[in-house]
Amino acid sequence: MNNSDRICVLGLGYVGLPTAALIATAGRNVLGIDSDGRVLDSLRSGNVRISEPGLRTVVRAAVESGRLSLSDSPEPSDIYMICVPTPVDNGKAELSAVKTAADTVGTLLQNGSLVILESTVPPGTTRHVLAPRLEKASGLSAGSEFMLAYCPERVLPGQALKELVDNDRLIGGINAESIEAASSLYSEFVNGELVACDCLDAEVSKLAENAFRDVNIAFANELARVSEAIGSDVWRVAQLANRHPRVNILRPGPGVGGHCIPVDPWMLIQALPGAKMLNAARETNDSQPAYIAETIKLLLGELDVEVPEIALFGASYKPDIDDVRNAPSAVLARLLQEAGARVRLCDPHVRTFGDESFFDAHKAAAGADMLIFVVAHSAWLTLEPAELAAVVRNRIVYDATGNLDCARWQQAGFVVSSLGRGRAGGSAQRTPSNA
Ligand code: SAJ
Repeated sequence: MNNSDRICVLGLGYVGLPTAALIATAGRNVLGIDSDGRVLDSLRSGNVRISEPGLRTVVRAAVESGRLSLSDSPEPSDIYMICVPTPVDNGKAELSAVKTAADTVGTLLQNGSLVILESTVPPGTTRHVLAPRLEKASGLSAGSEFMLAYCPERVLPGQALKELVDNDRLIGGINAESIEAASSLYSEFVNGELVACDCLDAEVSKLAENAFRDVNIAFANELARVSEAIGSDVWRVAQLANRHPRVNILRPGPGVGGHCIPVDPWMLIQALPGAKMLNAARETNDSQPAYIAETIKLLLGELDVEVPEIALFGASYKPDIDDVRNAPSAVLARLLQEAGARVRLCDPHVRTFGDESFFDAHKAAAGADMLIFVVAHSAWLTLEPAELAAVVRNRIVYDATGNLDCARWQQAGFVVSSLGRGRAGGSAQRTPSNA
């Protein structure tokens, strides 16, 4: 392979776009493909819709250098990277985008081409779905006439560019020649170790990584419920237990959002529907907004207001990003509305809702009976409790982030309750029977 080889990257989303831009910056000619004309138009005019530190700069540089061009359909290339979405619907992975990409790429394959799949897929997809479709469309044989590998993306939203370069990569080839060809490409822009493996093991590893996190967050959420039931403090308990050299308890919270952790475990459950732990983790994390809503209803029940006004702080799925996909705060907001409250959201990162009060904590808090902190945005740490105390109707705070300085809010006259902590001396503390 040399730098004149062209690479087609299919799918310019959260993974494909930074990958395409990085490879182009590393000196390759990249053709970025997306079926959504709006994505292409905005990229052509220099706008990057995905908010990711440094991404806009890298994409603009790649486009301006002429190394990254854009199109709605692939052209003959030496390498094809498939980074298309694989959503899960009703517990089943939807592979139509992978299949369409395979059918199109298959017609363009030539002797010696390399195809890499990066999308998250159910175990067996590379060998049993992708390979046969590519072979059928091309008339070539996978592993001998063209190379095929599964190399899952593993980047953390919010630090995608850094992790694309620094993380170790699994190079899951269908055979040794495919591993060699794919390793050669990734070695051009990855500093992390390239770990050769079989494509099935790479597929399962990708799912296992996210399922591992789901199970561990579920453990933290369950521990929060135990702590509330018995009156201990889950945040302190986790700190103390984590002093053990082999314990690392994650943070409880309002539930698990995003497009990966609440989704990917289903692709493992699909392989073994009776998998108890995976199913239990999904159930615990998915029920966390409802669990929190019950506590809030207890707190609201102590107020003498006909229609409680609630300000929810945090609309994204995790701290300091603008991504709202599967955000637990949306579920919590709906449950509280169904319980008769009026709910407004406030998030300084999320620009899609447009309403002014959405960005300004003081406007969101004006006249509120309860402030609920759902996402641990750093912006909340600079809020002045005394200023908010002056504009609310009732001084009640609920913290699901474990990140607020409760003493400061209490000094400003707020009654503060926290997930996994209960309210100090408060009557809305859960009892073991309703935990
Ligand atoms: N969360 C908690 N408690 C914690 C950590 C996270 O409740 O202690 C919640 C977050 O608030 C969020 C959700 O979990 O709602 C997921 O956030 P995350 O930061 O754990 O993960 P993602 O979805 O942003 O990215 C994950 C990463 N996977 C792992 O860390 C194993 C990332 O490396 C993957 O590349 C990405 O999924 C993906 O694309 O699969």
